[in-house]
Amino acid sequence: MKAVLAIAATCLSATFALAGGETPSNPEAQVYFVKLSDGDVVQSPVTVVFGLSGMGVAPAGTEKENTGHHHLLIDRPPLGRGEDGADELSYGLPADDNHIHFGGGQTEVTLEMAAGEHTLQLVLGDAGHVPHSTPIVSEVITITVE
Ligand SMILES: [Cu+2]
Repeated sequence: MKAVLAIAATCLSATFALAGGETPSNPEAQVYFVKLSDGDVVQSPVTVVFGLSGMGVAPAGTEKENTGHHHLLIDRPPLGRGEDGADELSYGLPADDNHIHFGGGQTEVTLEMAAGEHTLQLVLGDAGHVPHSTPIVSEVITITVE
């Protein structure tokens, strides 16, 4: 029984890893927070710097191989684990208070944030704001704003 469960778990994670939109990524690419780490205690306004290796930044609408633009997900479940599950990995990211687009090709932002705990995640999106296949997403970090 344990073996069966292990195989099922392996299949699930493989499916998750392959999900995404139609634009191929460099699967080795990484998006990450440059100055912030999980558990940091900070003061508002908070400057968030977006790191990207293995691919390049291009403004939204730019159809160029191995490029994308940054999205900052705030106070929501990890991408692929929200209400719509893995489906959200294959369609355009919403634009609202929890999903901020940097379609101009920006690589940092300074945010006014309310005191308390907040989660942050970076997601690279293609010309049409859809995660790549393989999706390029950062770890989710939790910061506390004093
Ligand atoms: Cu976008």
